[in-house]
Amino acid sequence: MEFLYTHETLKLEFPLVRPEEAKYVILGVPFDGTTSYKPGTRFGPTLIRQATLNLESYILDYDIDIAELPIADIGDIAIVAGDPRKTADRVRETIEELRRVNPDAIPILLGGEHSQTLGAVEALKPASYVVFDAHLDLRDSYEDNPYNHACVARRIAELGIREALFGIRSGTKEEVEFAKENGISWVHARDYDFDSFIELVKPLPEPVYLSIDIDAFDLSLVPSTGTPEAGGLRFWDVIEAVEWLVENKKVVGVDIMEVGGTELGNVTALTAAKLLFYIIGALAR
Ligand SMILES: [Mn+2]
Repeated sequence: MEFLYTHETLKLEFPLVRPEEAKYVILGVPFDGTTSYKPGTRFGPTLIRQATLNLESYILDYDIDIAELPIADIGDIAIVAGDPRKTADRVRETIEELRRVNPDAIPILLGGEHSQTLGAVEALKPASYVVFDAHLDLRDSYEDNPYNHACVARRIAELGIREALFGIRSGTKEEVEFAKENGISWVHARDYDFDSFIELVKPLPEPVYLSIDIDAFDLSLVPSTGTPEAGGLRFWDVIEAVEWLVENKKVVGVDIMEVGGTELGNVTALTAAKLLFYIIGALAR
């Protein structure tokens, strides 16, 4: 099938299937229109796909070869430069289009700014939003734009979706108050452990959307991201949480956002590519 807003790009090198037959559908969102500090997330989708070339598709600890799974890659969204809302509309419409032909497919977004998660959530209408992020992203508006990346968790909360945030180490007093008033629970990166994840996620209603802002990880793993923050999570801590989540909750969509840089094979893209393989492997287990 053809999608209205996607265009051809570098694809995963696996034997890919058509979106109609896929269980996992990769979609790139190369948007960095509101990045505040370190631009380059527009290259995220391409950098992640390119970094996968370096990885074995066989996942040792799962005994799964993800190259044998029904994966489609529908390319990248044709973005509307400088307009996060219009670009997110295209993300939403593309996922709606996909769901019409294949309602069971799990879209996996590669970004690109975190602002674009809103479009996926609008299309998939999850009951809960589980996110790994350095930042609360609960601002009402940032740089005069309510669709700025720093506002995405707020916009999603306003849809009546329950939220749990992990790896947080940056936010404003107002954001913390908004979280408290609206029953949004979050765990500081310093306090994060597996038990804290289970405690907050277990009671959440299904289905769940999982968003991983790459800046949740420790800076050493992800130096090239839009708003880097020291003091983040370890790789296996996040994988362990992902494994529990996909095993215990119905997950309808996933994203890996804010991957930046310009250099092929950069550390951030390698972290994101490994994460992508583990997410697909965990979903298929
Ligand atoms: Mn974020």
